[in-house]
Amino acid sequence: MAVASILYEARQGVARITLNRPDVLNSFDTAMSLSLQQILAEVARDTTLRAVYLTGAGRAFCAGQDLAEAAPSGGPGVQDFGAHVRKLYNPLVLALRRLPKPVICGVNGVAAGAGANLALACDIVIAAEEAAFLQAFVKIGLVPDTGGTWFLPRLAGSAQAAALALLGEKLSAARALELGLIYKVCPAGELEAIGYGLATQLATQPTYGLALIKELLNASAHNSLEQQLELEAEYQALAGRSEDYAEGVRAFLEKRKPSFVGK
Ligand code: T3D
Repeated sequence: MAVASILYEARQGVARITLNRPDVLNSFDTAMSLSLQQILAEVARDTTLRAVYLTGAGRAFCAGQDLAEAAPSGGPGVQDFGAHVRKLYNPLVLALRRLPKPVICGVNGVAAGAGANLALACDIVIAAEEAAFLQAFVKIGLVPDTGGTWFLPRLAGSAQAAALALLGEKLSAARALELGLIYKVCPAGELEAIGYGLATQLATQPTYGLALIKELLNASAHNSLEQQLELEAEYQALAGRSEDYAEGVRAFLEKRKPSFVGK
């Protein structure tokens, strides 16, 4: 019987997604990418799901493109990786960035190539101490994709981004934290409790407001200060009309914990 390349479970408002090709360090073949795209579309539609936890099975998070599937056939110049990237990777990055709910990534081991950049596309990245990040593309004559050339300079600054992309060196989780690529590092044994725990906690928060925050942060990458201030005003108007705002203020005044419904 074929084993699913993605494991998926929905519980307590959290969509738990596990990349599951451990024998090849959860590298992406076509089926795994299409399956992840389908799951993310379902999660976006399902209003009972209010946060996502993304991780990998076995000792790695994801080693990027499955190089056996992408091995050159018919000599140089024959394959169209442009079409491949547009079909398999770009939709994943956009789905994660546009998902109207927070995505926590638990990087349990090595994250290489498209796998590293998939992690960086998530909202909050927590890595096990043993995890590592590498822009492996250059080692095989390719360029960073899956948003790497967009995320790296924004997260780590242009000097670090250039070195990471051009050298393709393995970055420890601790160094990734120092550079501002990720949010937190923890012992491997605590990753599940911290990462999944955060997703569970976020699933009880004002989901509509969280979605607006995501959109604002996405927009800030290309907006002027004036544009961003205006967008904040517009989105504050939207947030201020939400059920969760009314509940949040009521709970504050009544000195009790708010019970957010996500709307
Ligand atoms: O197709 C397109 O559209 C182009 C787009 C490309 C996007 C990309 O992601 S390009 C970058 C692709 N990824 C890589 O170049 C990384 C290749 N892997 C590695 O460099 C190393 O495996 C790691 C540094 C990630 C981990 O090293 P290590 O020593 O911990 O593990 P290992 O022994 O190298 O790998 C363990 C097994 O996984 C091994 O198989 P085996 O010998 O046990 O049967 C290895 O072949 C397999 N594996 C690891 N990465 C991949 C892979 N198999 C297929 N594709 C992989 N990417």
